[in-house]
Amino acid sequence: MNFEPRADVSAGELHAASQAQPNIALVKYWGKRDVALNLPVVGSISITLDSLWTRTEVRFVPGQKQDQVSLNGRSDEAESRRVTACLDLLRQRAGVDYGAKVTSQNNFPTAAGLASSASGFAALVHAGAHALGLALSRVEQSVLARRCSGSAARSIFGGYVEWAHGKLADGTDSVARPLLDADAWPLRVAVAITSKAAKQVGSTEGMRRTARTSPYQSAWVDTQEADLDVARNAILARDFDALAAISEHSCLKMHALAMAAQPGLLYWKGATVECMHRVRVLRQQGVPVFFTVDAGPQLKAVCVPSAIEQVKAVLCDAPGVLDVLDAGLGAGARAMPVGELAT
Ligand code: 2P0
Repeated sequence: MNFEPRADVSAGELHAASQAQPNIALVKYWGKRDVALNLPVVGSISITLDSLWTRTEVRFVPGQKQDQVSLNGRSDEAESRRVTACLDLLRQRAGVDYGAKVTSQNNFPTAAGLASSASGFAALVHAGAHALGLALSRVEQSVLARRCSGSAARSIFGGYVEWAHGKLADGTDSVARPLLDADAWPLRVAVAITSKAAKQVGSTEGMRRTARTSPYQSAWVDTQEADLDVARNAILARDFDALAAISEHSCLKMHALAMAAQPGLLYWKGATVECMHRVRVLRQQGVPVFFTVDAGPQLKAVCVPSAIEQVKAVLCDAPGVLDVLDAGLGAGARAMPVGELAT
């Protein structure tokens, strides 16, 4: 087993810091087969980004009863409850009941369809496990991260990652695994920010509503394995056109599924749609680029490295686009020096 080093744990202190990056699904996760264990109804394939990050420090304090949680300098009750539930999984494994001080920062908008829960819970599990001295393999970290937020299972790993839906009731076969390193096919991603507001319907509620009311739910589940096969083969063959076609298909299919829920889920802004058209025009002109959109209004344009400046310029120019971020593909969750985050 490939265990993580524990060198970042300060001597004698239950203290560690980690960084993880968001991932973007190319074949989407939407729907849960077990809500309590957070098991997905379908598998998914993603890419982990490099320059957007969550950095998190965790310090367990013997004798402290409650967790103290600061996210981007603020405390939020609902988020703190999710952090405590995640730390409880680690405390159970370590056999301790200490409260923790958690400080976390993102360098990108939170809860707006940029996968902040993926990077957030991947960084939290990584730092929390290290702080407690738990020698967990990456797969074990990924399983724990999945319990906290499904997509976080994928951000434990870098590059191209597949998360299996699994069949077992206890979820031990619903694990994420790397498909291909970032360096092996270093695509770039332009992220068009069309709103910085937190989304109105979170993913967990959106998935629940979709499963209960969308008439397309069974078609979604029945067609996913074939999409995963196509995307996996495209990635392993570095076949950009094939990956572009299956990624846009999965994105539009997930949104059609969610739009058909009652009440319908509409995550896009006008600028999101304008950016989709612009990406397709670029592709018709021969530029290797495709779009994907998660449960929020931001559009992610994935392209070959030589096209990134042209793609950014075209998206920047679209009415309603507030900003365009630029990322490459990056590594999985990893240790950071402790004591560097502002509280
Ligand atoms: C994905 N999304 O595959 C899909 C596509 C959004 C659209 O995973 O309830 O925050 O915490 O497991 O992981 C966002 O959902 O949901 C998501 P929970 P999560 O990236």
